[in-house]
Amino acid sequence: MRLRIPAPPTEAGFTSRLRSATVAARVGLWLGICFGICFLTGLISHYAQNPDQPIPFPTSPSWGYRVTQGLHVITGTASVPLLLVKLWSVFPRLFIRPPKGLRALAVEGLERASIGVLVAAAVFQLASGLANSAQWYPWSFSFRTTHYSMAWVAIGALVVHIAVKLPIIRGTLTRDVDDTTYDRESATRGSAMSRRGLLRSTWAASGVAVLVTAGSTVPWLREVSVLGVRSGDGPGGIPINKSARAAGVTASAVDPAYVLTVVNGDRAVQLARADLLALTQRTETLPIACVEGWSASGAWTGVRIRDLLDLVGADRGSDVEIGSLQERGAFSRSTLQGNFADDDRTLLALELDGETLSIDHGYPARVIAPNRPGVLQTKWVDRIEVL
Ligand SMILES: Nc1nc2c(c(=O)[nH]1)N[C@H]1C(S)=C(S)[C@@H](COP(=O)(O)O)O[C@H]1N2
Ligand SMILES: [Mo]
Repeated sequence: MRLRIPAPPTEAGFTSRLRSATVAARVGLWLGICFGICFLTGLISHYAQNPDQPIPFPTSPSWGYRVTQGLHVITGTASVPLLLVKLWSVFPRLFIRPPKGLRALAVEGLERASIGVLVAAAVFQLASGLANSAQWYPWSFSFRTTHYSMAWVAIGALVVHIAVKLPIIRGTLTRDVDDTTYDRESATRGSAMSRRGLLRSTWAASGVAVLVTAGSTVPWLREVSVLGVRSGDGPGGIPINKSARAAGVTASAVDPAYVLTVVNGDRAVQLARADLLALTQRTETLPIACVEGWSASGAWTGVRIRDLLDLVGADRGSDVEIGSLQERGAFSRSTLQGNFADDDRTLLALELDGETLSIDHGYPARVIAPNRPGVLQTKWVDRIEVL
């Protein structure tokens, strides 16, 4: 038996008029806008999660992180159909014969390498981001560091790509989408779908991708967001991220011997939940905005963190370490920067919407601060230590 290896496709074999530079540039324009917003909002989110902040991350507006991180996940989601159509429209170019002559070959090689990097980085960012927002971690690397480093690779390669393609981008965007100036020679076959039709379907696909997921953060979209990962209700209308069972705190959280320890150097106070309830209670309406894109607002009641810090004579502006009953896991502790610790709205919450905090929302006590990534709103708090 003879094995026949099929010949690789040739550029001339792709004849559809739809695979054109005019389509690629229009889809690319929106992809560039989405990637740009995604990059900037990603930088904000990364910075907000830094324990050390040379310039303090602001505590106002309290809904700021909710908006930037919502935008981050929405633009990332919208990019998925855009990237697929973009790659499809330029796919034949992969099979263009290499040019003759060493110089031309080198230039072509460099361009292809840069596009290779761009495509790989873009696919990686969208795939890892999407998996993360679906709370699926099929990898062993640290998501935040890797997603952050690759963001720079992607944005760098994107800037190079735009610079190299600028003449074609200008030429195609200033012409009608059906203009043939920039078409490949073999792209002559018409089809049932027009270029305009293809673009309309692409925008629609992006729109649908956003609609079915954005309800996790945009309340009035909740009903249509069938794929929204955390649009379901938890106690108090706020979803639950990690449950008490998953965190291994089901016993310790309801232990009558629970005390909160507040430490400043060699000064320390211990407060049972009843002691906390006996202190001045404040109520603040603040959102939990998860890095994964979902967010929800609640009315939290509890003790001001600043009031607790005053009990041990902590200086204003001190950074504070928050510890929890959870023994393992990166989210079991967090740093509360000085400006967050001093903000009057930052609470050690004991209640949500007038009811005792449920164990999954962090009973006996949790941090809730304005404009703070959800991952730092530590639950099951048992220790507050001035750094
Ligand atoms: N101790 C502890 N606190 C935690 C977490 C955790 O895993 N452990 N998850 C954080 C994350 S990622 C989010 S988004 C919020 C969600 O709070 P909720 O489950 O009450 O909605 O809690 C945060 N607090
Ligand atoms: Mo989160």
